[in-house]
Amino acid sequence: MKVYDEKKINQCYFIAKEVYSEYGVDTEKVINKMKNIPVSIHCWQGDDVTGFEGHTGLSGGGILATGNYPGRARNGEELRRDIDKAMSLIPGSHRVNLHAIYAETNGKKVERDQLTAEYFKNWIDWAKSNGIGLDFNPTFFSHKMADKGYTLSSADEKTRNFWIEHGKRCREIGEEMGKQLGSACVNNIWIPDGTKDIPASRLNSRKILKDSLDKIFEIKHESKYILDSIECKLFGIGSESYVVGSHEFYMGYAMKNDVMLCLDAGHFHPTETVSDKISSIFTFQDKLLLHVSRPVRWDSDHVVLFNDETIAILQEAKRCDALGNINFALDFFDASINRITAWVTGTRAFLKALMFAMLEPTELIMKAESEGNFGNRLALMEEFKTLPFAAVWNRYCQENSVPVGTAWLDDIDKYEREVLFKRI
Ligand code: RNT
Ligand code: ZN
Repeated sequence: MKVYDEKKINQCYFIAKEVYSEYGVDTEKVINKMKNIPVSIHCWQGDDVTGFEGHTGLSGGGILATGNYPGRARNGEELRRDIDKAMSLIPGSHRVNLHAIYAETNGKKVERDQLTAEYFKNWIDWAKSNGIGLDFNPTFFSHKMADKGYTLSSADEKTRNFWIEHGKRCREIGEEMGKQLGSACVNNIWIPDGTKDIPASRLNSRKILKDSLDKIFEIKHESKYILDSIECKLFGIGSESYVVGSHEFYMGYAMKNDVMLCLDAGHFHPTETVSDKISSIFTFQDKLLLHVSRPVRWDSDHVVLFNDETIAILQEAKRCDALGNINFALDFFDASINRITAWVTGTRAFLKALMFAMLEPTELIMKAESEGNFGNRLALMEEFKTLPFAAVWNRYCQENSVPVGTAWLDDIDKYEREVLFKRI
């Protein structure tokens, strides 16, 4: 399905360029700036958050990939090959986000409190040869020591210490990744801790969690190699009544200890939006990690789309002049469709929203607002939705030598037949 040829793409682009320039927007500049804003592509879309430890069943903590589409990656080699394929269809150069469960131990059983960077050598070498950075996450779920619902906030010392050690080791691994790749690794902590039903004491486990985090962050690593972050959540399946690491909890912790916050688009009340929170964070801090996701009625981690909230998040990032201070990461997993289609659709949708926001004639709406003309502000925002954005996006894809429009679906089709369906 190749609808566009080079000539058409360029013709459309030159018209679009003129239209944008009439509103004071330089499309060339936007295209160039896009090249410097990476998004961290999550490896876990490729294998339904399974990892390589041989764990079966639910991931725990409410992380639930639904569907059974054939072709799931079963080891590092397959997963890297699939990510390579996805990245070949995504414009720009991006990062890859790993979890501790993606350690490659050569068949040896290595407990999570024993992990070191050597088990990520294949990933690091692969990232080096692709010229990309890696991000990292300790895995506090899919493990027998997490089955009781508490990890870092557990009252049981043995359980708690196991997870504290895991957290510390993951920071060391992240630091090593950052060093070897010459680009700071974002190391994000999310824990599933919470209860299905009403807890008697909320305070106890929150105090324990604070103490455990203090221990994990005790050692100061260099921020040029590793950036620590903590991710809050409202509820999960199995932790409906109480989540220890709530928004208020981590907000307090982050502000007091100068740790970066991670806001996941699916981790709030359904009518609450992450886009509205960005400016509050930047009033008090100068960094933020975003997990761009698409919740459908709950934290369902649907494939990200070019929809109102994704656009609003990027518009806020731009309007707060924070595009350079936000670490963008994707967090979705759909096992019911071709997993590479999911990656490419979600990542391209994110990048579209980024470009759409960057092309916004922000100064004009800001001016209308500062003049108190809210009618014009509204009208301009509405008109700007239909500027010829797609023409600039297509040109960007073409410049980056990735398929324009729907043409990439043919690539997926071929890969599915030749690689994915042979995995059964
Ligand atoms: C879970 C969090 C967390 C995970 C990943 C796999 O609700 O969003 O970020 O999705 O770490
Ligand atoms: Zn997340």
